[in-house]
Amino acid sequence: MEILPGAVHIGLSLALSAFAADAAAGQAIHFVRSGATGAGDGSSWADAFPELVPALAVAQPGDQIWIAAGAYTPAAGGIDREARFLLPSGVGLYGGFAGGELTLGQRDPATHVSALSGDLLGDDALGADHLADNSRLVVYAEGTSSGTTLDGLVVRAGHDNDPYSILPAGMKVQAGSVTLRACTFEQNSGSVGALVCNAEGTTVIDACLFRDNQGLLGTGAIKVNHAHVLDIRNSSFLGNTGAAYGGAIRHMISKTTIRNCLFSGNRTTVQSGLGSGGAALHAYGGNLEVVNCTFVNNVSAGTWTSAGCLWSYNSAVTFTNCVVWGNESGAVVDGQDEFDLVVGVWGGLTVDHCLVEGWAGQFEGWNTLGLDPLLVDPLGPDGVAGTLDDDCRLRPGSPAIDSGDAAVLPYDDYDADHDGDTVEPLPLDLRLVGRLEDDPDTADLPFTVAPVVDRGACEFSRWANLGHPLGGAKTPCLVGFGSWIPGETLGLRITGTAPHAFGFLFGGVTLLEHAFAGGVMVPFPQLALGLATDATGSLTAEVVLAPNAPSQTTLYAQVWFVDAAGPHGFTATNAVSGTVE
Ligand SMILES: [Ca+2]
Ligand SMILES: [Ca+2]
Ligand SMILES: [Ca+2]
Ligand SMILES: [Ca+2]
Repeated sequence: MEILPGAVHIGLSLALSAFAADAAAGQAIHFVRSGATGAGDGSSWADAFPELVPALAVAQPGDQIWIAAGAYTPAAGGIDREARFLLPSGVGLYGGFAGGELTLGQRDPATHVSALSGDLLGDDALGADHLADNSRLVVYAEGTSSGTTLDGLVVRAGHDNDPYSILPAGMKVQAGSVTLRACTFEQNSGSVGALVCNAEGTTVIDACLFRDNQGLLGTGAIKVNHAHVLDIRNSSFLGNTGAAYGGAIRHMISKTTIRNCLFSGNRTTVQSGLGSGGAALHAYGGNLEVVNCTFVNNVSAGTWTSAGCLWSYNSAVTFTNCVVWGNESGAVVDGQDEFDLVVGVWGGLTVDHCLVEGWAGQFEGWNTLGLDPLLVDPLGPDGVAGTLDDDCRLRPGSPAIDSGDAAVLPYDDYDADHDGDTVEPLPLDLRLVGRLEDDPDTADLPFTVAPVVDRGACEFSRWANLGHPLGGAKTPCLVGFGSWIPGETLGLRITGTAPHAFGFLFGGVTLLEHAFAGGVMVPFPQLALGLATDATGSLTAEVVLAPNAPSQTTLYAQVWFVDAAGPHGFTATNAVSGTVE
């Protein structure tokens, strides 16, 4: 580690430096800001379109649309229930702006919510009887190219109560490709709740949240069918309800991969017939690959043929490194609730390196065990499955720790750690803590080499990711690794800065929680160490924790970098914390 001389106590003074960011040279950016009163031509934040619809009409392939916080409807202020946002091919839509930002990295979608909403009258809060006037379908993409992107947006409140409809209420991708990144689909209710992907094309879903969507006739969140390729990773499916087929996802004659995802509190409600399906997943034909996912507290009401996790027919399904625990079905098959494999002409189910409740080798598989994964608190403080407080991390001593198969981890295709390396094994878990971490308290299995990946969506770590990075030209990423046991090694890994970036590591035992331009300075800066990253914008530093470190002391860390494109000339990593054992 390059540590510049002297650990110094400093207060944080941020120089207010004027800067001009070159945001997306060569592309047109169209600005959208609810309430904008300028020229309304979308040429700047001041002259932004006050609605999204006119920006979609003028955007050309390669353009970007930047959308400030607010709720935008496809009827552009009108009441046409049939109106939809039509996605232009090759255009990226980005949300999470306050309005005034100069780079994408300065956005903060958690604070500045940019919603594509079907609540045309803005009255949904008054109760369920105010849904009948909502958009039937909020977003529609047909024949779009793979550069078509929704990033940092919320899609909500589509509602289609037509009993003959086959539409989803949130979004439909028809014979096209779309990337959905850091988006939330919530409170959509239609034949299918959130999203349908149909016919040729590829849909990528990265770091998204699907919650409280309702399939009035079919699946709660996503239906994919007819040769579409669906790639889902680092996403959560919480509290979605399907009348039939799947509480979260229905996969039909497609190629679907689901990795690093959490399914909690999803359900199906139909009691009888083949349609009652799987409380989380329903598979029919095609190939379904599920890696490092956690399924917990999903419930199927089906009493004839159904399952708490997966119902499958004629589909080639593999589950690897998964935790499948505490799901319920009204129909218990082979002494377990989790899987119902209806044997067809071809396909099957292979379950490797998983923890499955009621497992006694009922299905094909290797190294799958029926041991309790010892999840921290899967219902969370509210006592309800499928809400944001569900804590599905592993407790110390969990049999899921260091017992997975690292060979099935996918490449880091979407560069979760921002280091430019997309052919490394996926480096982060669902909560963006290190994915390949060794637990020194867990003896590794024979013939494995540490670090060994865990089972489930959450890697056991003695570090927590507190989030809130502050982006500029790039958004740096901070991962803590190792043990908090006095006398053992622990360390920090920084990725995703500019080459040879100069910064300060701030550490402290107190939270500051000072909101600043989309980020939060978490540790009260009692300690600051100067440092510099290498030519790849990375730095790994290890120390041995002092043998006399006081037990139960929590330390917080965050690293700030000089970056001309950041707010006031700075960017920051997410903050991390750890507690001395
Ligand atoms: Ca309404
Ligand atoms: Ca909960
Ligand atoms: Ca591990
Ligand atoms: Ca990477």
